[in-house]
Amino acid sequence: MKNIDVCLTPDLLHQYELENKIVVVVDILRATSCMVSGLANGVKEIVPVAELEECKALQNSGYLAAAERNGSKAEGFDMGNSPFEYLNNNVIGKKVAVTTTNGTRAIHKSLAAKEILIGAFLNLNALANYLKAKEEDVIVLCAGWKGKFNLEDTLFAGALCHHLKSDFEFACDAPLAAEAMYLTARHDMMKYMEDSSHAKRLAKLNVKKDIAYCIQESIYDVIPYLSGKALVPIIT
Ligand code: 3SL
Repeated sequence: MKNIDVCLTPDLLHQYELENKIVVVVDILRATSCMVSGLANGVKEIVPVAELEECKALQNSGYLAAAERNGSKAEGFDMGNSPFEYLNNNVIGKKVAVTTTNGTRAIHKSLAAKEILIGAFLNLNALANYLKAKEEDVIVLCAGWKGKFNLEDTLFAGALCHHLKSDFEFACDAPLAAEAMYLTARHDMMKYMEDSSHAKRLAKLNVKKDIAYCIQESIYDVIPYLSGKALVPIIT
């Protein structure tokens, strides 16, 4: 039987064997929710980069550039990291370069994987169905916050493990713990999330509506996957 594992922060990723595995990178608030939204809304491709300088260089070569640090838009870029910016008409058909505090770095740490997919509550069902049809083992990589555990990515990891339970064995206790958290939280996700450190951080920046948007389940069928340097959609 295939197995599924959960890596609770990128700082623990050295303990996981990525070769021949599918890695699902998740940063619910808000990087991977933005990526799913953008590709669902007709963005042509999204190039995730780790550093602001790389993002600037792509902006200078014609990309729309999105950059976030510590929750706020970085100066001199076209967009920050709100999913609503990715739902605007001006992004349709465009190539976007993006750098964020944790999400894009988690993608870069996963490059040894056979396949890198982007997960969010927004594409949960499509992603689960896609993974059920594949042969490979899966690792869910939670982007966390600066190397630390966070609630929202773990809740998503738990939701995905729960959806895949009949087809995958849990590889260790992290999937079990994440699933238990999700089952506790799922009936009032907003209430559960309100106590999380990043929700509080975002609330201080006045972006509470982004949280409500990012916890919606399965509103898109698009699964972003890394093809070369760019995320492009697998449409299920
Ligand atoms: O850290 C990240 O990658 C971001 O998603 C953080 S924020 O939600 O834009 O603050």
